[in-house]
Amino acid sequence: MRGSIEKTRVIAHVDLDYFFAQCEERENSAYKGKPVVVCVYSARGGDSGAVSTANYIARDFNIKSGMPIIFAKRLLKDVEAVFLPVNHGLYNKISSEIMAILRGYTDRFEQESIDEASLDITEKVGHDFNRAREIALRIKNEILEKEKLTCSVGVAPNKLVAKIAAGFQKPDGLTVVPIEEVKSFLSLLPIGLLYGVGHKTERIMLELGIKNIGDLAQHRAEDLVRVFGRKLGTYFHKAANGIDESPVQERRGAIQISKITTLKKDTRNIDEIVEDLERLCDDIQRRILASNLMFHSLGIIVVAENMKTYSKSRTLDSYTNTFETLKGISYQLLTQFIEKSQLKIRRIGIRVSDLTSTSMQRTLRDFL
Ligand code: DCP
Ligand code: CA
Ligand code: CA
Repeated sequence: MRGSIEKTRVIAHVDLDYFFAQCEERENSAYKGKPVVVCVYSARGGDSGAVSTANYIARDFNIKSGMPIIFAKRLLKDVEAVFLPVNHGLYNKISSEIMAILRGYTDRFEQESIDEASLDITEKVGHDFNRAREIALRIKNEILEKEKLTCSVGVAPNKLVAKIAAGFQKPDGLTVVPIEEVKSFLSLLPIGLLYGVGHKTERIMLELGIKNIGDLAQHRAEDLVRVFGRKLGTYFHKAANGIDESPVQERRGAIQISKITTLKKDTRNIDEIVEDLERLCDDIQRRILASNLMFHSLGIIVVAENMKTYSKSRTLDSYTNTFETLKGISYQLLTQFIEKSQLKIRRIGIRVSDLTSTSMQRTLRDFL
């Protein structure tokens, strides 16, 4: 045992509390003490759209992320509540400042979404979880003093358990799970808290008599592989036993989303392309919204009549996910191409990159 303690990694996972709503509270003291609901209003107008997040006062009224705004208004009809549209510019700015603070604590840093990051502090604390607790408190204090925001921190031997620990006592929480306590910490938690267990998997697990992570840990890997397939079965077995070897590593611009289409006929008349362009923008926007993403760079891909491919891109001042930006900038880039080149266009595509997540950026693939 001694050997494993000496070798253990120490990972801190930091997640801001009710992030978008807390940013809004910070900017306007009149909101303090009231339910605050941040909303993504849809283009249809009125109250159509969904709740992005809400402060904990609103959560006491059962307000949840993703709920239709109309439901939320109904739940809060008897109290003085604050409903606000999302202000991504503000959240991005605050997020960057917080990430800069966190980077100051370690070279081994991984931002996992707009409001969370993992820090490998193994060397800084010499494998010592007591020292890690002190670092975590310093992080919480620094964010509170400099940014006037609370966060929750989990400290554990790996990213998987650190993230679960960060969510264990929210808001303003700190949960330290040293290596020898990992299994007992996980054992009583409901199975739904394990990353990768969605509603469907949860139902299958409940049918198998698996209620909490401890029940899952008791199942043999072979049996889980039989039910869930090799990759997922192996992952569940390891995860339930608190095993996650994935390193904390910087991830930048690794992912991009693109879509390309062939025009009905080769042309260099922008009016004949604009409809396809809009359809591409619509498709891309649907995909980024569905994945809770925002983009920082946007480009067009042009395949000309000579079958050569050209691309042009632009980096924006801040992250966004709006249709107007997609359309406006791709239209400008396309106009520039047509002005410069004599060639007719055969295929046109759009690519967004340097993506960030409004929620959790890790995908299950990271663990498999
Ligand atoms: N978000 C969103 N839609 C979702 C989930 C999240 O728009 N379905 C946005 C709003 C959140 C932010 O992402 O403020 C971070 O998401 P979290 O899941 O970390 O949730 P919160 O920070 O709001 O709350 P918590 O205190 O539970 O972390
Ligand atoms: Ca959060
Ligand atoms: Ca988060």
